[in-house]
Amino acid sequence: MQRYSIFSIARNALTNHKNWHTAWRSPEPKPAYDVVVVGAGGHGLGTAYYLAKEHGITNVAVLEKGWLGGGNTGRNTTIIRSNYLYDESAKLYDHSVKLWEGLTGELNYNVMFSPRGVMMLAHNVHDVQVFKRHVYANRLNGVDNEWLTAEQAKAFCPPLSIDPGARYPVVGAALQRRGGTARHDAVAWGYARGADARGVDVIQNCEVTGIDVEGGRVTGVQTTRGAIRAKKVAIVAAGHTSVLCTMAGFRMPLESVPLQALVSEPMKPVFPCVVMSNAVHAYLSQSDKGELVIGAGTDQYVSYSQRGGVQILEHTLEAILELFPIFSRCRMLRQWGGIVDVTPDRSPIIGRTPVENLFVNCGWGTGGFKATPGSAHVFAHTVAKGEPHPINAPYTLDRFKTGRLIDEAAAAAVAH
Ligand code: FAD
Ligand code: PYC
Repeated sequence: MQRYSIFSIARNALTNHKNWHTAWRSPEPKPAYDVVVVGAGGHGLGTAYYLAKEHGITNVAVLEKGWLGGGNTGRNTTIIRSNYLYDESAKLYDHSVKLWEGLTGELNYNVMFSPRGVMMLAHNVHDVQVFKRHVYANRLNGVDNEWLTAEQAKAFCPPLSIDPGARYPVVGAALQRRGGTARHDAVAWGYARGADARGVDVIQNCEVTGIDVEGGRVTGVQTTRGAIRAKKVAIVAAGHTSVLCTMAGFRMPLESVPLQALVSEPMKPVFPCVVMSNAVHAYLSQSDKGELVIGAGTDQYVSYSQRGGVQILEHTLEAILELFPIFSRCRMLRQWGGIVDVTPDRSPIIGRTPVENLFVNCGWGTGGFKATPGSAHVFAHTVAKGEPHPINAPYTLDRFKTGRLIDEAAAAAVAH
């Protein structure tokens, strides 16, 4: 891995930035690999990184149809938390938060993890009951979460209005102090650089157009840059997972829908934490550039258009202004969308498929950024060993046949 001294940084700056080394290579695809990972988002790149680092499997290609990090990894609002309800989720998401806590050091790349606290607002008796249940369940699992009164919530986040006359008055909040945000594209770049340094080929502009299966076993992929043989294939393609699995001959229990977000003009630091409100359907934080980062709900129909409906946007801004009337004069700068893959129980699928040596990591829906390191870590184990890591063992595809669901609809509810 290239390291720069203070002198080489000064030299490169003085030579008009012409001599920087690229952070990863742009290799031509080889005819065959031990593992082909489809999708260079954070989860796919992280999987390749841990395959190389922890399992010594370096003959790996990550194939990306666009540019790395250009999918949901580069489009999300970067909220990180592990305050889900069930024991299985506590293990998975808290594994991830623990990895986030050391990720900058692990990758020697600043992913700007900022545990500034994630506060989920309660507006009615139902919210109070649901969030208190989460607080108690989390604590039993060793995951931090605490209950705040409305006044304590206001003290934690001064711009919040707790006016009792509001249409949706704030009556309390659940706070996870270890939750927060990170820099989304830095995560993709850090994993890409770390994987590349260990010999992984990260190949952009290489769309997978077919999956080769012989005798029930995967043998390779067809791509826009030719056929590539592979002993194992790992699909990590978020909103396009169903398309890829159809190529391999089976259907997935997924719906792909647009989810959108927007940012305001930049302003001085005014917003110290992350606030989410399921009831009014909006969430807010402030980026390091000073923009208010605002998230909306999903569109109500299945689509592959990376935009999101205008009426959803309008509803979100109304909701934000109910909670934070102080921002009523603030102008919005830009808006975008991503395609998220939603499972019936709002939990991911991480494991084997009906095709031998073909693995899938998907179904993160509106909430997979927080899981990036944990998901990649356990998925690499699954691909390397052909068996799940104990943490992802419950997240099988066939739970939708057996009925052993992990229903996290309440934990994921802001965006859904
Ligand atoms: P992606 O980053 O989407 O990577 C998949 C890659 O596969 C893409 O780059 C795509 O181009 C590639 N691909 C697809 N098909 C092919 C093919 N045929 N051949 C080759 N490559 C292919 N989660 C949170 O935890 N917190 C949040 O605050 C949050 N906010 C969100 C806000 C928005 C607006 C959106 C859209 C999502 C949000 N999410 C959030 C969800 C989160 O972004 C995703 O769950 C997560 O980033 C998924 O990562 P990934 O690596 O699996 O997918
Ligand atoms: O999962 O915390 C989350 C989230 C917030 C916004 C979108 N997803």
